Amino acid sequence: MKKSNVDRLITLEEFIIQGQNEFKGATGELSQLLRDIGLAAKIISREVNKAGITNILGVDGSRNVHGENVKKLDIFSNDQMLHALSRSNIVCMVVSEEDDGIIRMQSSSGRYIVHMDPLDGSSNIDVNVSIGTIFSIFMRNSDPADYPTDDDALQKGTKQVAGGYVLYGSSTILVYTTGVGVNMFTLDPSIGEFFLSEKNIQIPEEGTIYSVNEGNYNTWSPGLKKYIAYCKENDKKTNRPYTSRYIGSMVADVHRTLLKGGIFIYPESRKLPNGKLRLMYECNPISYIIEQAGGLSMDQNGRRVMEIEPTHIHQRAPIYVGSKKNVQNCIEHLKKYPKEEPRFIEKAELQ
Ligand code: AHM
Ligand code: MG
Repeated sequence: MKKSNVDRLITLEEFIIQGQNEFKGATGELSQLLRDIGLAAKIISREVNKAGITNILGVDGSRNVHGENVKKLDIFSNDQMLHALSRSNIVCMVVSEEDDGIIRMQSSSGRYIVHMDPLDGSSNIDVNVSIGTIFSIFMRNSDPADYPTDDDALQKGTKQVAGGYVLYGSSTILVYTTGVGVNMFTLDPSIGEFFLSEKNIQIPEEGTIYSVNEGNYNTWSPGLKKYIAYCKENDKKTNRPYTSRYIGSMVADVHRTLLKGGIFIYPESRKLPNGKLRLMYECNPISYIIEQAGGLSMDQNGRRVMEIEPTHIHQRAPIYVGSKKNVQNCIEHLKKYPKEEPRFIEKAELQ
């Protein structure tokens, strides 16, 4: 296992406060918000870990072995996050994968807006595979004396003030950025505390792992087919063939990509012309982290994902994210082979 670059024990709380002290003019609100999310993460982590024993996996509304009503984990996580975000009265609006509309919080004068996927990769819950929570934080543009507007919730990823994820894996890990590097915290469940485990994480400039759902191969663009063929070719000089890894949980696949390098792709396809992943609470925060770690996150046209102007809170976006050289190379392939066959069939399923 790679040695940590942290030389003393420092808790998430301490780290957040240190960061706040270094930032002139900080009000402490963002720090409080991050601490609130940290608390929700601990509660979700506890529940994820005991999911098997308490029967929480049951259909929403079913009863567990204790005769108590149980909620599905994704609904439980949504409730926990919403509760955490309402604690300090600093969040005026929340957008969640679990809710169709914008959730207006009681504190309409709060300065922050949070977009979240409370439990990403939920199809993996039943098979004990890693899942995660993803969050993206913005400041509102409208005057806090007024009610927040829908436009406050539709800002480009470049406007994020913080973004992060929690990975419930062999251990629970919280990774976030506020625009000054990426830091990772590991939960010690015995004392319920997150400790800094890696600071200022840098993604390798180039990696040898590609991560994409290859079952969709026939629906891909010619450029992507060519790029994946390139990944599989033999070439000792460039360490090819690359290794293929796909968990099907974005947080887990991206976390591996962040630490080991390579590329994670959820592309546009004939079936899903805008890809599958959601711009506001999946693609944007992940892009922020990877860019802060020195990597790239692009759409199929080589545009930064964080530059996409959002038009809908639940809109989707294709994403090509990871080590700088891998993403550049992939985008070059997409540009080189754009029109060999129609990119999308006529009956494209617009979502
Ligand atoms: P979800 O938000 O419904 O859980 O879906 C998102 C997940 C991502 O975590 C993952 O990268 C992707 O769906 C996997 O999709 P697929 O099964 O099409 O490969
Ligand atoms: Mg999701």
